[in-house]
Amino acid sequence: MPGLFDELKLRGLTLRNRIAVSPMCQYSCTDGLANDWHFVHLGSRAVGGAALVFAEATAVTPDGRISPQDLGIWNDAQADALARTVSFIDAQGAAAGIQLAHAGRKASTFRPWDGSGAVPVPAGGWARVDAPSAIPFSADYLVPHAMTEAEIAGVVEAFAAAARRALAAGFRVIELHAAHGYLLHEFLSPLSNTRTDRYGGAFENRTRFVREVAAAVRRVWPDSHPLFARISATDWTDGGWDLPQSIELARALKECGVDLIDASSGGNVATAKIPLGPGYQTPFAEAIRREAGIATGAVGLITDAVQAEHVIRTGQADIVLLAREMLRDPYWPLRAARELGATVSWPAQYLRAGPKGAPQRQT
Ligand code: 531
Repeated sequence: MPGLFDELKLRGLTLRNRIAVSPMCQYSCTDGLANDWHFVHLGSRAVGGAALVFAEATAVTPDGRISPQDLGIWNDAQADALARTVSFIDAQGAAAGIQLAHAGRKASTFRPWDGSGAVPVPAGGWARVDAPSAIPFSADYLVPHAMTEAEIAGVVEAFAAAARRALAAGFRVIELHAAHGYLLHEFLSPLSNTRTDRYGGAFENRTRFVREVAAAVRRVWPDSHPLFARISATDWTDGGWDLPQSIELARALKECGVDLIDASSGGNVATAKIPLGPGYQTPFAEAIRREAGIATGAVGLITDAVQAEHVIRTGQADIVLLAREMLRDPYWPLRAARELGATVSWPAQYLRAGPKGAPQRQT
């Protein structure tokens, strides 16, 4: 079994190790445009040795933003603004990824340090948020508009158009955000989707939208480029989305051209009790990897080098995605290599700080 610092080949892309920077919202844009914050925030984590650096959940339409300050890729100017960061990540030997997202009924909300719940229109929020059914996430969120089939088709097209822009910006990996109670997840779960048309009710109906999005993105995303999907493996709630359905969905998404399932959980039920703990979601990645025969990513409270090595070495997942730990330490991969005695190439400018006798940088 490979270890944390073994390469991973996914289609035409070879990742230099098994460590990814998880998509993490920065809530730092005006009109969805990337700026110096994103360049430094993401660029430094490529310098720090991660193999794959994901840009945050990036909205495919303006009303699909979680907050007014979210990153977007619904227009070409936004793609152009990201290109500089992508080429820097690439120059560091890492791959740039982007998580394409639509927040659904959880859209138009305050960024965490400004408040919680829906942003009033005068404060920059928007009047209508879209979802499968007119069921709000919680009391301080808007009651969403139940989308028509034409509106659903419009969002499928918006994901495909966003994928074309991501390709133009130079990204090598797209991750579809189908987790955390956002639009695609809302269609999957019977707790948020009570439709009676072909997008609601039976499993194949509730999974139709995400399968249509995956197929539409795969049609524009080159065969050489991997496509990921982040799912919430369970709603942690009786009668909700659960692991058996996630395994079935993983099989279906593999047929649609998805290469890796990034296994998170929760986000669709405000009152769900989630048993947090080190690597608490890793069993989902393991079960999906084994039962659906697809590569998986483990995410969720992975902070320690030996912990991460164990996840890969025991075949629970093919990559680990680190989130908050990467905010605490952008150079976590370089430190983990030292702890595990692995050989990694340090940036030439930093070699003097590396382990004594660190191998000279491959030219
Ligand atoms: C935290 C979160 C994790 C798991 C379930 C629900 C929420 N994050 C999720 C982020 C936004 C900020 C909160 C995204 O997935 C975009």
